[in-house]
Amino acid sequence: MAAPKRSKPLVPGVPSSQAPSYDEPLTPTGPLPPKPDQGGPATVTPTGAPTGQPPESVAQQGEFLTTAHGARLTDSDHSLRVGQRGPTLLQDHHLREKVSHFDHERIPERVVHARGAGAHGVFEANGAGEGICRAAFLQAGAQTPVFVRFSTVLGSRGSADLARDTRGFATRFYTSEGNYDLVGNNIPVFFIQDGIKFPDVIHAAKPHPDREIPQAQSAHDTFWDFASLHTEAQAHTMWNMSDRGIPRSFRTMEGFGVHTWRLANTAGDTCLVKFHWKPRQGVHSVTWEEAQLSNGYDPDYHRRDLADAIESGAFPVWDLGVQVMPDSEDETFEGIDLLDPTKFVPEELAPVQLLGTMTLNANPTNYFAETEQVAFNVSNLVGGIDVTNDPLLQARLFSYLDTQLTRLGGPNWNQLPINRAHVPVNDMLRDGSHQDAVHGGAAPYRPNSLDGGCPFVAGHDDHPFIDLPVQVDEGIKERAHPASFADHFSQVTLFYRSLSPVEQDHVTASYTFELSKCYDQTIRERQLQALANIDADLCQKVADGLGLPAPTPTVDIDGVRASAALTQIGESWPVAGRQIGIVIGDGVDDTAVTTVAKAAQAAGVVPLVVGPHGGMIGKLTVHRTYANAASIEFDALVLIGDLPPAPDALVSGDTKAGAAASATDPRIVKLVNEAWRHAKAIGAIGANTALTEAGVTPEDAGIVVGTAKQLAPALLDLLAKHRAWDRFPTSQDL
Ligand code: HDE
Repeated sequence: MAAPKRSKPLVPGVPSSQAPSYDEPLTPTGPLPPKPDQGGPATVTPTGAPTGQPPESVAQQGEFLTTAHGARLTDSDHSLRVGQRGPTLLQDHHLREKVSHFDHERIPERVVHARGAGAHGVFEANGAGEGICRAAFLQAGAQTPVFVRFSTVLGSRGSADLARDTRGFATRFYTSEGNYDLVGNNIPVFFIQDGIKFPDVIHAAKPHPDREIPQAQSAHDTFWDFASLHTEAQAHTMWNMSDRGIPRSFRTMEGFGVHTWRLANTAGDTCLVKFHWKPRQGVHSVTWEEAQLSNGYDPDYHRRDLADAIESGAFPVWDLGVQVMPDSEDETFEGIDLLDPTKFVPEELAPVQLLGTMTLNANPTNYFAETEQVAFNVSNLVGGIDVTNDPLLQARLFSYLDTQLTRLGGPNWNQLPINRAHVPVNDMLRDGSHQDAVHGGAAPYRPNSLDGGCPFVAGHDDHPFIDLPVQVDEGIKERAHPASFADHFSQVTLFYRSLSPVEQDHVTASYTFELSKCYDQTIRERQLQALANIDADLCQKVADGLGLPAPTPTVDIDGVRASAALTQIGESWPVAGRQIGIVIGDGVDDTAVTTVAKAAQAAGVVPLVVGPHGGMIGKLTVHRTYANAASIEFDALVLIGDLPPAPDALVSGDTKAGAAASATDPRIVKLVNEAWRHAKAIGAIGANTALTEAGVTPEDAGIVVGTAKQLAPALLDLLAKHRAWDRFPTSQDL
């Protein structure tokens, strides 16, 4: 049977560019092309020359199965044996090649940020950076290909996406002056002030060394032992305990360069900057219960969301911005030491100036070749951007290059397709494992006359990278930090007090949860002392939850201001790329479903039909069943008509089922109840019974009842606000 052609699917995520046929195909054909949403590394040589070949040329070729050296094979299912019941021969080169290569398919996972997802895109500069930075990719209209990798920090490569954790936000710009890597996080402050403490904080946060638990989380004794002893970690920890630690999507995260960088323009004038990525999608999070549910129902929640959004054309967009501060002698701005990476600069003091826009528009074609092998390097700098003496940044300049030697098996990792520069590479680095370039010439040294003196060093006008001359005061060689690094609390208080009441309640709940998971009382008490130094009310609430007394502060926390830019709540944002669940029963009114689905699609929202069984209901395709739908998949729900228990609503088959006397399928009651608890918008068209059975009253905030036509626009408005937090009182209302 001929393979049916794929039509553009309503629901993103189909596995290949052609639907499989029921039978095995009989006629050999070449490999299938990539799916339309997929892109790959640019086709350039290991030394940066464009090959002019289409991206598919780097995929496997030909119609027949071959060995790695290209010989065609007649059998790959049986090993070569002495008779049908005899031993296998060492001579079987195909068996040895196949199994041996398989044995070595894995490379060491990243020691941190092991779990991640990547995407290709383009950055377009608006020209606003020209005055402060001479880098070519910031000049007006310049379009630069990018590859971005988002990640969690703590979990291993197979861990779940929705761990409470910091997210990595690493961007490679393949600029016309060489690769520039901005390797940042979704949180603007860091755990530690000095790179020498990185192994300490990571050892504390990773699973305990004896049992290797818990995986991908900070809710354990060693983490809180470290954080409460090394109080400079309190700033970052507070951001982690807030909603920022559990983002709704990679698409709804801000990004930060964290350190302060020094920029220079063509005239050589310098300034100090902090980099920001501002998502056009808004900054949103999930609730802690959703995070926990998602880690079971769909541990790939974030990577699926990113890939699906790109596939369905809802390309995520960020603006790149900088906060610009004078390059003053003391490298301090408004009392904030710019070399201390546990401090941020509130936007009210230095507004973010936008330099350009990044759009992610293609998924990788091959996870390993691209997302796993991409090797970001903080030292990948281009002219006009230089580092500062932040002691955390200084250590990173060593670490990234060093780590790739082990991870990617040798010194030539820059030649892997995803790591290649898109400009001529003319270094004097030679040989080494996995050398892909065929270097010519006789004299890879300088000075030489045998190769005509080539290559030459660039002059100032040839777009070189220049180490910016910076005055370094003569000093004493010592292991010490400036006094300004000693304030570990004032900005933590600032962050907490800038949050809305509902966000503050989430912070209270996460500290209480995490500390309650520690076995040692001393650690809880020590962390409560740190909280006392941050905010007395927060400390009291956490102490109440733990059943412990709240200590009195040991530092003065009065007079701290708030920054309105830090709350995530209160605005409306584009909804493209979100998903709504349309829950129906057999015999539903098609028109109501189609009206809601069309309105959703027009706004770029993916409508997923949830039915009592798979297949079709009338003319409608069912995407999820009552049995497999999970509330975390849907940003909003629409219930249409009666939703009586399906025949498989049996406790014997599904513990969350159980067709009691209720008029609504118990799995739908659970679905609606969760959506309600998670402050999601819910619409009901003739389905008030289902609402009532789930404990929802139509008058609740964020609930819309009516006809399909009335309901759709109201629901999309609610979706744009992300959550209906006004549904519930906060601790401040009580
Ligand atoms: Fe990293 N970090 N880091 N880090 N980091 C790595 O490099 C390290 C730090 C960040 O998607 C590793 O290639 C040290 C700050 C991201 O591939 C490693 C120190 C920030 C990623 C490493 C820091 C980051 C990494 C592991 C203290 C935010 C993932 C694999 C001096 C500004 C990049 C690798 C990707 C990855 C070391 C501190 C962000 C071991 C020693 C601060 C987003 O080299």
